[in-house]
Amino acid sequence: MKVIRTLAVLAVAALAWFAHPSALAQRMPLVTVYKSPTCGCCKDWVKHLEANGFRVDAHDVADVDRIKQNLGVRPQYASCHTAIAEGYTLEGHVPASDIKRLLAERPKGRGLAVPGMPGGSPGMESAPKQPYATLLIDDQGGARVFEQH
Ligand SMILES: [Cu+2]
Repeated sequence: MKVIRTLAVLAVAALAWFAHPSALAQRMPLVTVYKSPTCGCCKDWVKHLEANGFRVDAHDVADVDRIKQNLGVRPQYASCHTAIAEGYTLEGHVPASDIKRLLAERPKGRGLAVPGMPGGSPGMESAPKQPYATLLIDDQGGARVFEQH
């Protein structure tokens, strides 16, 4: 009986902890974003991440291309901003749902990229909608389709 009571107390304590807003915020992954200070769609992508519960640390930098090169993002996969989440590179307007799936599945590879700036992707809602794919960049710098949108 004592064991059951102890388990019940622990369960209630765990529920209280998980339901606590600051505890929830603590568990959301941090996304570090590098962008040009004049990039409007980059700011809109940051808002999209925050609206989906991510913590965002955004940095305005003069040379975003150098960061892309350092992270091994080939020019054909490049977009406006570049970000890092838990060791993965995120290039361009990657939807929050894809980032959540990436961090849950943790596939081998460098990270995700949405090349260019497809209309209708998160942060690019003002441009006409077009189909696009989120790519998974592999360790050799190549890529395959991770999700179709
Ligand atoms: Cu953009």
